[in-house]
Amino acid sequence: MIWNTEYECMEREELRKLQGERVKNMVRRVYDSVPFYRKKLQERGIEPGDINTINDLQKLPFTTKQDLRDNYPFSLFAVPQSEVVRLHASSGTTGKSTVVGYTHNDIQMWSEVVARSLTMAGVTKSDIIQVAYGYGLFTGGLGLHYGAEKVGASVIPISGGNTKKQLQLMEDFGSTVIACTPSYAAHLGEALLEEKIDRTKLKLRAGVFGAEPWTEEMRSQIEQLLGIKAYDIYGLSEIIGPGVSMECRCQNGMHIFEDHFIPEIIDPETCEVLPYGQLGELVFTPATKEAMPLIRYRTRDLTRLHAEKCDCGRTLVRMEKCVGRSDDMLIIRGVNVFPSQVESVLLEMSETKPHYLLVVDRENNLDTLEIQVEVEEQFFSDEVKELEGLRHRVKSNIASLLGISATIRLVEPGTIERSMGKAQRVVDKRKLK
Ligand code: DLL
Repeated sequence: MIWNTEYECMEREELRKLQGERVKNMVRRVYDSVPFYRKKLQERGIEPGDINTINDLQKLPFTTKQDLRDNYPFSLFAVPQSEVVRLHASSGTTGKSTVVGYTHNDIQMWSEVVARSLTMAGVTKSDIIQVAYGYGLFTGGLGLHYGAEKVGASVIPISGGNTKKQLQLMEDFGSTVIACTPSYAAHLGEALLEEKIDRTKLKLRAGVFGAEPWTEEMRSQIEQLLGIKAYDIYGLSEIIGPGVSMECRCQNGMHIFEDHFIPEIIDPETCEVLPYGQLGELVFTPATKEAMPLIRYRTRDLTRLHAEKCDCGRTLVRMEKCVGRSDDMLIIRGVNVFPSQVESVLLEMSETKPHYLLVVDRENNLDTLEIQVEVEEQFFSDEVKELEGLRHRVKSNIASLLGISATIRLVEPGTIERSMGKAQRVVDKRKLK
């Protein structure tokens, strides 16, 4: 168990002091070693000596994904290449990938925050953890791997995909914990039923799921399918990878490891900093990173922060499940729609499965939305009337909760393409026109 009580239960004033020290040192470091930041700070007339406490953070400029692309591949590194021991990259949907680097100390820190995350889910050295996130340039596989080793658990580095093998090892090796994306967890759960594997033969008890947004409804479905308790883990490669925040047993939001990653919530339009409790864009300053520290990195993820002490004893701020990303938000006939809202509506209905796709298009200058969703097999053998009834119910629930009218296409189980990593939930054909 890795529970860093000193930092995780620190009084807020003391923590803010620590954060101030760390930001101050980091700003000095990037000013001296990253020309991009030196120029940016000089343009704003900021000297490292102007940053002394955490309250000064707001004086500093933001960093965006575009800045990372403009400095591709290594220009944001604050250490010589000889100090960099690992590189990761995220592919993204457009343009060049974003590259991140780690020093030896960065890898140690990352392992510690992932170990602290796993401890929140009750993982100990007695556990056998199946890491089914992709290994490679994506941070999921290796991130969870090193953290699990630090806890002392037995790691099965199976990576993503190869579903039959996943189930076989789960049974033969007696995996107690599975780590993968929530959409792949749902797929594994269904495969378990299909393969007629007796769940009582499995020792699985917990899942550590993240890397994509998922709803409470999806959590219940996965928990039922796999017979486990499902925990949410959040992170992004630009900040470190998985292990930026994680749910504890209270499951009352994800605790951010604020001793390393300093969070802020801003209004994405005005960039004004918002108080705790308000919905906005999450911004992080990873103040202790050596290879690639960033100043006020805009994540595009939308959520709220809460600072009240948690029943688990931790004082670390909690972030709510992400509503979505500001760049994932669809505007359909003027209405703002997040895929996660559609997911909530679909999965509240017991007849539908956690596999769906939103297809957005434009006909005669009017936006159209088609929602494809898989439904239980029995509906396709039942009378047509039943299927029609269900289609109407889905349509009217979507209309009343989201305020938009959508075409609903109920499809047979297995129709929607499965992803071994992050699921693709939206096809926006308007972008191609
Ligand atoms: O997805 C790191 C990760 C790996 C996190 C494994 C958790 C588990 P990226 O590929 O850089 O890094 O993608 C980061 O994924 O900005 C969010 O939009 C989304 N995301 C990550 N975790 C969650 C989560 C990894 N728990 C982007 N809930 C982030 C919602 C998440 N969205």
